[in-house]
Amino acid sequence: MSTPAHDPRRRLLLGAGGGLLLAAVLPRPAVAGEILEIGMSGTPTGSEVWFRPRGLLLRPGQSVRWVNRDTGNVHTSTAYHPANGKPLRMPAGAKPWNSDYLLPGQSFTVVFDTPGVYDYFCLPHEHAGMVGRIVVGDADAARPYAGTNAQLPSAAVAGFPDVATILKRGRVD
Ligand SMILES: [Cu+2]
Repeated sequence: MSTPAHDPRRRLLLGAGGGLLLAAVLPRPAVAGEILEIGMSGTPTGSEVWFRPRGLLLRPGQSVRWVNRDTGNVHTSTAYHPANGKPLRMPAGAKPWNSDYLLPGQSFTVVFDTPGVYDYFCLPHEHAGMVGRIVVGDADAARPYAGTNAQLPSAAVAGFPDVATILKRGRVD
């Protein structure tokens, strides 16, 4: 009877396990051009709607693809920016976006190059608190854009995850 260390199958398993562990522990290298997904969804009646994750940390050069995973609701991804009729809640020099209405299954992609905090919302569901926050690179963990909170529905203000939590976890569902 062979000891586990001399069993070739056992050693193979140990090798695979060690490799997986290493991949999970080492920080991933920065990959410009990588696309991360944010789902748009809700309950069948539309009584609750959300972006998932609603908080996401990116490196400059990464992209986000919003995908409407809902079965019966249209959604948008729309930046808080004067161009979209809203106060500025994103880096001043960065280009605003508005996906317009996405039907179930449709998607919309934005590349994020400028570091900072980006707040966005869903046009038909802002009052229901369907908002999200993207942090690109290093950002000040203080409450950003607090001066414009009074111009937003209270459910929207309540929906933004803390910058500090996004920086710590990488994503907030
Ligand atoms: Cu929506």
